[in-house]
Amino acid sequence: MSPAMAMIDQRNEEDHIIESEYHKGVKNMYEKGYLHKVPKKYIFPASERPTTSMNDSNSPKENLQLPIIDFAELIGPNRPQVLRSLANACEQYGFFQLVNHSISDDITRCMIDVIGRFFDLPMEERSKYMTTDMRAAVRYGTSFSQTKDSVFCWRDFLKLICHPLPDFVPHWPASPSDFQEVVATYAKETKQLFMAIMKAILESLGIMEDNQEEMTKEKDNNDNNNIMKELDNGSQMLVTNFYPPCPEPDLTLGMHPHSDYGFLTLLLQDEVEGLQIQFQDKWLTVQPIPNAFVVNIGDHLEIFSNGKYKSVLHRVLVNEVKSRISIASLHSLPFNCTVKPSPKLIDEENPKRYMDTDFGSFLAYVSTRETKKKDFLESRKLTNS
Ligand SMILES: O=C(O)CCC(=O)C(=O)O
Repeated sequence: MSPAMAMIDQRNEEDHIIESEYHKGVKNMYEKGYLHKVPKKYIFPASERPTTSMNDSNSPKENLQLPIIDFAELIGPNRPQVLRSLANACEQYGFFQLVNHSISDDITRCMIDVIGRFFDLPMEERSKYMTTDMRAAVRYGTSFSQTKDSVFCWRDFLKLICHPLPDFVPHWPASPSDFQEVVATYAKETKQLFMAIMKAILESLGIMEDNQEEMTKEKDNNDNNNIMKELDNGSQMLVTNFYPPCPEPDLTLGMHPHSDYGFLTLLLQDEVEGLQIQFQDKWLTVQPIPNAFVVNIGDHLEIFSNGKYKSVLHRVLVNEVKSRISIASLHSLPFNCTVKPSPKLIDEENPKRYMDTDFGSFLAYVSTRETKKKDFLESRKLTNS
């Protein structure tokens, strides 16, 4: 048999995998030794594959040096300069790397470790948390939206709702035995860090003073306090991702291009690269920096900033050799709040660019279609802007 025929034969073999196996996730199939070739279920159309979309298929993979924001500098005397760099990063890239932040190496290391041990548990243990209910406190699953995706992504996930923590932690996995404690500590720390970054972002947008806490009498400052209060009481979801090695990484994606729904996402990744962001019409790979967070603007902040700060498309590549773990902490207003452009960023020159929107309409939107790209945000744009 010719090598080409042998390959087709093997692909056909992979395609005898029954549908229910796909739904148990890609790690399960990898462990069972099913994956010598990428099954058809995971093969993206040629135009969406890693090497062909937007860039020339023969061009080497390009890396992107994201703007670096030094958190220690942000809370020190150089705050005004760092705020300018922050504004530039949010306008031009929609992404930055945050270094020297307040979360210790110990906490981030333990978090990646416990998530790795969770994904190493036997399938029976992991599958206890499988549900398609998008509002569940804990949700284990695969791909992006396994009930709607026509092509599956090479990724398994565990999603945890975090706020208020005492209500949710008891529902989280009790195995590994330190899971709840480690993850709760991490959730608390990332929430605090999110609040500190948001305060800086409101300042960088020119809608909040650094000394605002002492100036609560003025109406404007009360408005700003309200958004900070709402965010403090806001939603937080941890999305932990596991990407097994892939025999043909050029045919598939760990995650297809998407934007995040919230205000900010704080992403912690292990040392394996995979995240790409869209920058100047190219897909560029973000180099992991040990113990840094990749922070990105979500759709709600794009709306709140009336389009000044951009929620940027990103996707994930997989590789032949190594598995990869990433942990995204997504933050927004409480699920029952309305997100709208800040009145302070609307004037004659900058008319209101987005409709008011709530979380319910987002969930209704994503639960009725295969979500790709920035289509939810596009659906909220006012046509006269
Ligand atoms: O794995 C990554 O680097 C990105 C994860 C991501 O985009 C997400 O969880 O929404």
